[in-house]
Amino acid sequence: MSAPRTLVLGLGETGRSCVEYLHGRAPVAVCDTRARPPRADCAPVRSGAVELVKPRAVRWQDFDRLVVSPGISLQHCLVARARAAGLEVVGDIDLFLAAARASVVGITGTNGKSTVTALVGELLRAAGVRAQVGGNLGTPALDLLDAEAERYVLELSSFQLERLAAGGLDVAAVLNVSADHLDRHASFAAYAAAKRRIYRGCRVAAHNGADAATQPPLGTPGIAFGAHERWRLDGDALVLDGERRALSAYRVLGRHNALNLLAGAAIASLCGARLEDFDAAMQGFAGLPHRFAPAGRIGGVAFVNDSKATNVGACAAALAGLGGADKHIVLIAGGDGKGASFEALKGPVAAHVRHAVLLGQDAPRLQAALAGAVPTSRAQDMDDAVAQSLAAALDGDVVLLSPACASFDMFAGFAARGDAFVAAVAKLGGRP
Ligand code: UMA
Ligand code: ADP
Repeated sequence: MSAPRTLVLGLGETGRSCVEYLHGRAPVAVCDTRARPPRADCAPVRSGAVELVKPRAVRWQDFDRLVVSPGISLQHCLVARARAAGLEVVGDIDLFLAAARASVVGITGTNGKSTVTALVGELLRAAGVRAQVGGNLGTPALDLLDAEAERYVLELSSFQLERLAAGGLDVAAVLNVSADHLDRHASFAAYAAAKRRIYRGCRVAAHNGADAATQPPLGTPGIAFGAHERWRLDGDALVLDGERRALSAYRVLGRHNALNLLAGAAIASLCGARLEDFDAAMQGFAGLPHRFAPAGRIGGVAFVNDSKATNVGACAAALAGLGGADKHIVLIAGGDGKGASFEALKGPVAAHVRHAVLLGQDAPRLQAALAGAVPTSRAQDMDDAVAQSLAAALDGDVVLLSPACASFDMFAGFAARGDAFVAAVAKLGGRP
């Protein structure tokens, strides 16, 4: 059978990886709605070997298949046109699964995906497995293909999963599901269903025993971490495959990160790795930058950078993770709320926050949602937010940047926002 004639929709990182992979394997062209597609500089396009077609110039009858980049909604008119013309609609993960010669682990969830994906990669490597790690985390899946790989560990987003046609992962995991990306998914139910598509045809599953929305299809073997007798949190201890380990032996901070360790260990174990081979690596795991990372101290006030908290669930988990009965947190939040309601923040903020400094386009909505729960103020920019937070903090407090929002209204991304926070703390005399 001849290779399907393929149109790749989107020439960002994913589109570029698809074009490079397909070039020489199948007839391929690429289309992007932007005036200047970010990866129009890639070799096959620059050389003219792969045609970059304008959306209006696509001759649909020339193609059998459309590969849609994750940034493009499946409701987009070009996707509708492709379907009407009889093209098969798939995502880059379908191409990857068809090409991969080693078994694949897929990890999704609203929060903790990147942390757990990176952790599982480290645990498998510590256990002697040649693991390649990527996906939504940064390196597009197709760029990971490697004849020497023994395992692929992929972070998968709801966008990648909603367009996954095939399935058949070896190990599939959903960490948690709370409201996010409701500007792209029709409802919370549709978003949760997209996440659970990860389980289609998997061999074994790991899911969060305390979160019904993560439940795999009945009869799927695997581990319900948190609820499983042998895989749970027990006070200040982790129970890993039935063995108790004091949480104080591990470097990562916060209860949500303890859950991430539990999930990571359960997934590594489902891959066949042994606890005794990876526990030292788990103890040394320090988490990823911009996720609950210490950002210096000024006098008796500590600063924590959780810029990657881009939705309400992440911010709520960060507040609960820092915990404590008293209100010793000054919270910096706000940005682009992606259409979410902030109501669910009211409880955790009332319980843990002394003062909230709000910034970005959704600061007014956030201020309205938190009214009555905590004193709030508005900041112009990150320097202003950090200065106001320091003024509101008492000795022993933590100033936590955990925005509950995306950053694109003010910054190039969550990393730029976190860097601006760290720089603002340093300007005021912050020291590690
Ligand atoms: N776009 C257009 N026209 C097009 C194509 C894209 O306007 O023709 C816009 C999209 O609407 C979007 C942006 O361009 O705003 C980027 O879309 P893309 O599909 O080209 O993105 P990539 O560069 O391929 O990056 C994607 C993921 N981005 C998204 O899902 C939006 C990256 O995740 C991922 O690292 C990369 O593939 C490799 O797998 C980023 C992300 O923010 C980090 N993901 C979301 C999240 O984690 O919450 C899901
Ligand atoms: P993702 O890739 O899903 O965005 P990350 O590992 O990058 O997840 O973490 C993003 C943010 O989510 C962190 O900054 C933290 O605030 C929050 N978070 C991390 N792990 C969890 C968890 N297990 N449950 C809830 N929130 C979490």
